Amino acid sequence: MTKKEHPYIEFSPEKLSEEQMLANSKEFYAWADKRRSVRDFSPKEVPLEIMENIILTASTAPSGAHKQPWTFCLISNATLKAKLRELAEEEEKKSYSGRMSDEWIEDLEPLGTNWEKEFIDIAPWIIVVMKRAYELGEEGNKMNNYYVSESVGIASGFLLMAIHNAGLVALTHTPSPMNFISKALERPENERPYLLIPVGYPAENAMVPDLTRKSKSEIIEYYP
Ligand code: IYR
Repeated sequence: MTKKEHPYIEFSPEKLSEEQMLANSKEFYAWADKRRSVRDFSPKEVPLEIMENIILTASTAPSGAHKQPWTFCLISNATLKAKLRELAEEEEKKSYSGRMSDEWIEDLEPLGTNWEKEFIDIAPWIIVVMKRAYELGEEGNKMNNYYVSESVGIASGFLLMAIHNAGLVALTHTPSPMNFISKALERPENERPYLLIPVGYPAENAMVPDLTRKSKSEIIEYYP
């Protein structure tokens, strides 16, 4: 198969001077560095269209063979949120009181997490990111997706940045195991829950842990 057998279009990105590139990269880094995972949400409502734009941005992520193997469940229904909270807390209680190692619990101490997940009730929106392990054809036949975890991970990163860009905050919550989500949301068998992300405004009095990020020399190995 050659490119010519499939439609191609011209790619003409905006051209920047090196000076502008440097300025942009610095500014973008400074802005990205302000993003924090927040656990204290305000119940203040956020318009649906903002959430849709955020999700459309996530869906611009690259994916294996451009299969876009993701579904974003966008939840605002209070009864459903309460149900998800109850089920998440059931699992988290078991995790915090035995399933997680002592080392893990200790590593989480600076973050101040526990089994209680009131943010699921309080945040106006919950996005459940589902990964699509495969696609189902019309006759129930399975069609492959590729690099599903990588693709959905990248899309989730885009999602978090789009949330930050909209002036909102989020928490990447990972209740484990997550199969209760598939049941509660009545998702089809080809989808698996990946992340549960409350989204909204931070509470007036929101606090975040005083964390530092790794430095250049800790994260980059140079091969000049
Ligand atoms: N899933 C649990 C525990 C937890 C695990 C990690 I790794 C974190 O960075 C934070 C929490 C919870 O959500 O509380």
